[in-house]
Amino acid sequence: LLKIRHDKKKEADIPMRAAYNKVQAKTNVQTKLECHFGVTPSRATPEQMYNAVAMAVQDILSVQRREWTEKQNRSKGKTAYYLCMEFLMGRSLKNHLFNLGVTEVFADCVKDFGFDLDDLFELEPDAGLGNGGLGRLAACFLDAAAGLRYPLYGYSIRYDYGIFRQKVVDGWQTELPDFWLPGGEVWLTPRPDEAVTVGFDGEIKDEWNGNRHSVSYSGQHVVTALPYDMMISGYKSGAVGVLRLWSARSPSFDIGLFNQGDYMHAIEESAMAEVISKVLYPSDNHIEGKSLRLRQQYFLVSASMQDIIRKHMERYGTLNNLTDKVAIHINETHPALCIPELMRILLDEHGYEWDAAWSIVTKTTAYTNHTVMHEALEVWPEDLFQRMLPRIYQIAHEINERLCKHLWIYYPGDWAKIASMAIISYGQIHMANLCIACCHTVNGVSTIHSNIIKTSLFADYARTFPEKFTNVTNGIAHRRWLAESNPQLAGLIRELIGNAYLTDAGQLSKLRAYADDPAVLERLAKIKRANKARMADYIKKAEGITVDPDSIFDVQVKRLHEYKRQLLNALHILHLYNRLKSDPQLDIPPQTFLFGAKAAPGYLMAKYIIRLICSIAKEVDSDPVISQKLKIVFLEDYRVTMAEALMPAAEISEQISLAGTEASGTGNMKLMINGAITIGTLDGANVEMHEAVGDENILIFGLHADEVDQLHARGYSPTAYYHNNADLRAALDRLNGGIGGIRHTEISNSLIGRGSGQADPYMVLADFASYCGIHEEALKRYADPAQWNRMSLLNIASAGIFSADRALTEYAQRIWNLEAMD
Ligand code: B1N
Repeated sequence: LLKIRHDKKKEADIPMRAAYNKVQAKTNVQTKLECHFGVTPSRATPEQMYNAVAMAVQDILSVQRREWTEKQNRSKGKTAYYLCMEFLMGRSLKNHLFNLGVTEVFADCVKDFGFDLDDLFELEPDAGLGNGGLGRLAACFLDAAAGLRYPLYGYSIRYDYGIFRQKVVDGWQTELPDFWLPGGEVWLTPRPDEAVTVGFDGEIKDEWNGNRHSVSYSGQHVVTALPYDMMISGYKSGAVGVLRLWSARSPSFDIGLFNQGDYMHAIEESAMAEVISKVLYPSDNHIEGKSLRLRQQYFLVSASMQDIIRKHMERYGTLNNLTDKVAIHINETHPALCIPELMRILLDEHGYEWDAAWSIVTKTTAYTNHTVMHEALEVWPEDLFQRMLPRIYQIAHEINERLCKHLWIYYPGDWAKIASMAIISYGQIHMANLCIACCHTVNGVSTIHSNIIKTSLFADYARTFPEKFTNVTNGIAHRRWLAESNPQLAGLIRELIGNAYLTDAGQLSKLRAYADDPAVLERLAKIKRANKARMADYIKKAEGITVDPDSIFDVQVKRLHEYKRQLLNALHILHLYNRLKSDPQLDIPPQTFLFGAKAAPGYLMAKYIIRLICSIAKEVDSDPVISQKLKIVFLEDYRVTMAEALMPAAEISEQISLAGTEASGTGNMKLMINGAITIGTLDGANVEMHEAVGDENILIFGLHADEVDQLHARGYSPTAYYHNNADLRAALDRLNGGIGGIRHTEISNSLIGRGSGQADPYMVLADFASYCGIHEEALKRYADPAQWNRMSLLNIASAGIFSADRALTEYAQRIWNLEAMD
C-alpha cells in the first residue's frame, strides 16, 4: 500500500496564511483597482473587482512560487514534466482561495466593497483547454502534485479558443467559439524571456550518416513559442506548481518580403504561424488526422523539450544525468514526438552518439494509454510527416530500423508481427508503437483497461517487454469535487470525522461507522435535497426549464459517444414512456433524467443522439399525464463548472459503456464521492468502484467484457434481440414512428442494421433487458430511503481510493521515481 504524504506541520509553514487578513486583502485589491483600472472600489464594475481580486491572489501565489522554485533548484532533486495536449482546468479563483485558506478573508473583503464573492466567481470563464476526461485528469494531477509538494510541471498549448460552446437549436448541436482569454488571461503570466523557436518544413542539407551528424536546414518555417505560465496552488502545502502554455507567434515580420513590397505575403506568413495555437481540436477519443494537429503536437513537444533541457543545463551543466533528474510523461500519444525531439536535441545540439542518446531517452520517458478505441489510435501519413518534420522523420526512421532489427531476434521471419509492432509501416507512422518501443513504462488507467492493453491492444508488445506494462487507476481532485463543490456535505463530514480526509482521502472510510445512524442518514438526505434544489434553480436560470427537486435525479454527463451508450439510456426512457402510455396509473416515482454531453462537431451520429434526447424531452413534456412522472433535460454546454453544480445533486450515476470500451471514466468517481448510486457495467474504473463499495451498494448490469468478446466472435446480431423482446421492439419502433415530430431512422438503422457497417456496434440491444431490470431494482431501493441513504453514505465512504492524490503518488513512486519535497 502506498503511503501518501501529508504533513500536518506544513500548514503552519505558510507565513502568508497567518499574516494575510482582511485589511491586507482590502488594501491589495484597492491598489489593483486603482493601478490597473483607475477606479476606487465603490466605482468598480463586477468585472474589475473580479480581476482585482484575481490579481491580488496572483501576487500571493507569485511570492510562494518564487520561494518554492528556489527551494526546488537548491534541492538538486528530480523533476517531472507532464506533457499533454489538453488541460481542462475550469475556473481558478475559488480553487486558489480554498487552497490558500483565504476564502473567508476575501469574502469579507469584497463584502466590505459591496460585492458578493460567489457572484464574482461566476464572472470567471472556464479554462476549457481540453475535451473531457483526459484533459480533466491532467488538471486533477497538477492539483494533487502541488498539494503533495511534488516538483512537477505541466506543459501544453495556450489555445486562444478552448472547447467550443454548445448551443442546441431545435435539438441540433451547433458550436460557438470559446474565446476565454478576456476573463481567463489574468491567470496567465507571459514569459517572453523564455521564448523558444520551433522549425517546420524545409529541407535538411546534410545527409544522415551513421552515428555522425551535422545538420543544417534550408527553407524552414520558424515559429516562436511564447510561454504563458499558469500557477497551480497546492492545498495548504506552500507549493505552487506551474502549467506552462505555449502560444505560437510569428518570429517577426519577414522584413525582406516587406521591403520587396510583398506586404500581403508577410502578413500571411505571420498568420500561418499563429494559427498553430488558435484552437483546441474538439474531438474526444478520435483522431482528426489534420496536418495542423501534427503541427500543434510538434510545436508543444519541441518548445517543451527545449525548455526542459535549458533548465536542466542551467542547473547541472550536463545532460549526462538527465535520467536521474528528469522524468518526462507522455499523456496519450499526442506528445509522443518528444521522443525523437529529445533524440534530436541530444544528437544535433549536444553531440551525443546514438546509443548514448537512446539510453537517456528511453530511461527518461513514460507513456499512459487512455483508450482502446481504434479510431483514437494515432497514425500519421509518412509523407506528410516527412515533409513537415524532416529531421524528426529521419530520427523516427532510424529508431524504427533499429527496433525492427531488435524484434527480428525475438520473431525471426515473422514479418507480419514485426510490421504490426513497427513505428513505420505501410506508409504510416504509428505513435503508440513509438511510445511503447521507447518508454520504460506503459500504463493503462484502470485495472481492466490495463489488462486489455496487455492481452489485446498491445499484446505482442506485452509479450515482448512484459516488464514495461503496469496500471495506475485514475483519480480525481477530491477537494475540488467534494469539499469545494459540495460545501454542505463537506460540513457534515467534518463534523463526523474531522478534516483530515482533505489531505488523506482514505480517511473517508471512517464514515462507515455512521452507515446505520438514522440521524446522519437523515442529514445526508437533507443535503442532497438542498443540492437538488440548487441545481433546479441553476437549470431554471440556464435553460428556463422547471424540474422537480423531489423527483429522482438520474444523471449521465460525459462526452457524447456511441460507446458510452447515451442511446441505451434514451431507449430505457422510451420504454418507461411506453409503459406509462399503456398504464397511466403505473406506480413509479417521478424521475428527472439529466443529460449533458458535447458531440465532436463532425460526429453526425452523436448529433443525432442529442437530437433524439431532445425530442424525447419534448414528447414527454407535451403529454400531461406522463410529464407528471418523467422529465428529460438536455443540459446545454456541459463543462467543468456545470459539473461542479451537478455532481452534488445527482442521485443516480449512469456509467453504462459497453464493457471493454471505457478506459476508466472519472465522472463515475466524482458522482460516487458525492453520494450518487452508480448504475454501471463492469467497465473501466466501475470495476474497482464495485470492489470498493461492495456488491450491495452499486447497481451492476450488462455483459462482461469477456462475454462481449465471445458474442463478437460468435457473430453479434441485434435483430434477434429485437424479435425476442417486445419491450425493446416497442421502444425501437418509436424511433421510426416519430418522437417529438421527428423520425429517428438514422439511429434505428444504425441499431438494427439497415445501414452500412456493423449494426449496433456497442451492443445496446444486447444489454437493454438487463439495463431495464437494474433500473427497476434502483426504484425498489429508492422506495426505502433509509436503505438508499445508507448506500449513498457507503459510496462516499468508499471513494477515497479514487483521489488524484493516490493516483499521482503511484505515478511518482512507481513510474517517475520522484520524491516529494520536504
Ligand atoms: O481518458 C480518461 C478516461 O477516464 C476515459 O475513459 C477515456 O475515454 C479518456 C484523443 C482522447 N481517452 N482518450 C481520450 C481525448 C482526446 C483525443 O484527441 C483521445 N480521452 C480518453 C482519463 O484517463
